[in-house]
Amino acid sequence: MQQRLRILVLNGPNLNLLGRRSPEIYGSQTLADVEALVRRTATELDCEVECRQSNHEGDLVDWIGAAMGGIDGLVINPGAYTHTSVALRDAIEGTAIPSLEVHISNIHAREDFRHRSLTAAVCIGQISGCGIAGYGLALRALAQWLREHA
Ligand code: CA2
Repeated sequence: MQQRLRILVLNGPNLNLLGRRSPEIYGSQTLADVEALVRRTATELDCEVECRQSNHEGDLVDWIGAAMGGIDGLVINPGAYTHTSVALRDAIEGTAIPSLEVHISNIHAREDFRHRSLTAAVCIGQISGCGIAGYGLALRALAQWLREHA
């Protein structure tokens, strides 16, 4: 029998502010709504999920490092660290945890500095611009990828 997949869902800086400002970019739902969507999707997919958010790069790097061996996959919205963090990229690459990158907004349709992701190249793929539904899509795609690569 297949073991239940264990997936870590990480949100980076300022995603705790979702629903409070900039609804034209990020919609009106909150981080709690995102996490509820993730849990509902995980139940449907028969996965275990843990959701965490931090505004601190080192927390995200530490959590990815500590998860090595204990999780099967990672869904990550690195927030602004997407565009700046070699440390996060190295953590994803170094742990070799199969990862999917999510962005609520379409980063490719925004300012030039958001077009580049340092992390996407070490992920299976990137979902960008689908709103918070992107987290559910990412979980589905990652679960399918993990089951196909088991
Ligand atoms: O579209 C995304 O999910 C982003 O990762 C969100 C980041 C941004 O820096 C990335 O370029 C794209 C920003 C998250 C901050 O979210 C806020 C939400 C409401 C009010 C203020 C910030």
